[in-house]
Amino acid sequence: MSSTPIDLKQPTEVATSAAPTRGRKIIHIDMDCFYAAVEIRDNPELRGKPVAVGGRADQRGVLTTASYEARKFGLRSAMPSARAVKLCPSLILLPVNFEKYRVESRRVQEIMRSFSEQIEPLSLDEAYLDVTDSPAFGGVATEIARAIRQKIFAETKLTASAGVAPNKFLAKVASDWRKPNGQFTVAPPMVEKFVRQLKVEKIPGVGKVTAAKMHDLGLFTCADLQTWPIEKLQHKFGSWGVRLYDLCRGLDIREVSDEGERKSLSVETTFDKDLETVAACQAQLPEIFEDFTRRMAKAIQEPEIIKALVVKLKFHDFKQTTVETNQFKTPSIEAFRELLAVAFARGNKPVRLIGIGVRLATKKTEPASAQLTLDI
Ligand code: DCP
Ligand code: MG
Repeated sequence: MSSTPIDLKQPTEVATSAAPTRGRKIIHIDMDCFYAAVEIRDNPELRGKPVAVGGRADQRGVLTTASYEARKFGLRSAMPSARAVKLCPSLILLPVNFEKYRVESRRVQEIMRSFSEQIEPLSLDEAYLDVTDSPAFGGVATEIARAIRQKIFAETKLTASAGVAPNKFLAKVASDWRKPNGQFTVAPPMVEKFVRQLKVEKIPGVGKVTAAKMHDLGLFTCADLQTWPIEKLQHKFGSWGVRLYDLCRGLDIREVSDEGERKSLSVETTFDKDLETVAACQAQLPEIFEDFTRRMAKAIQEPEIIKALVVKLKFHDFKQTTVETNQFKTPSIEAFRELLAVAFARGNKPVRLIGIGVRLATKKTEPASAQLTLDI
């Protein structure tokens, strides 16, 4: 099965080889171990030590992030804190201080904005900038990225990494290449070679589940994906296959834009074999929920903006139905399980796709859609 993130802010678009990706200069900035870095800056005694930020081990908490020293022990975001403490007994585990990170995030975004008005923040610690028309540093995007990182450090004492490339996809991959406190440029002539060796796991939206499915199909790198015709990708990965076709070729025509406010966030999974019963559908929830929480933690900046939980089912005959709560509810497997039962009962036939997600309040909050709303 494949897990496909659906994000209204990032519509699936098909690039053609004539797409205007070559002439653009996109920078992706990503702060290094952001929450932990803020804590370490404010308490220098922590420097050089394994530090993580997250919930308590005795309360089933998870890590939001870990310092690079802690990562040497295998610690990662979303790992249960209890497991983290076992792997790294000397770990200094700090509680999450969300307001503090929000303040730093605003400062960093302001600095980035002083380099380009065309900026798209993705989360508290990440943003894209389009510097195609920037005259700074003779228009050399690599130098602009370096200057942004230097200014961030000068003003906040926090380090950032940067990726520079002709489009958003490659810039984001590149910012991870020289982490921490580094940067990497994928210049247009390098794109073809760079993308061919890229592991499928590096493609945004390829989580653990999808990566395993791809490996089963013999797909390990973008070069492998390039050998598949678009129809085959669509067949195996649904409508997302079209986007995969572009990404594995290093094509991405999405604009850097802060205008399209995110209205929902969800992941969906298409199954190789239809699920016959509601129990069979519910049995898939833990895995889908795991992908969903990973994506949520990264993308959503303020938990209180969740308006409703949503479950979508597509039946074997491609008819689909959506059920949502009519009020805020904390996302949990149990809550999605209930919604799923309601959605299944509407069709009572085999299911080919399950989607779970949240609807978000936009700044101009619109009324909840009455006809799909269910009070549970
Ligand atoms: N975060 C979270 N839960 C997750 C992932 C991230 O709460 N599952 C929070 C904590 C991170 C911040 O978002 O500090 C930024 O996420 P990143 O994925 O960019 O991770 P870091 O900045 O911590 O590390 P890196 O240096 O790899 O960017
Ligand atoms: Mg980061």
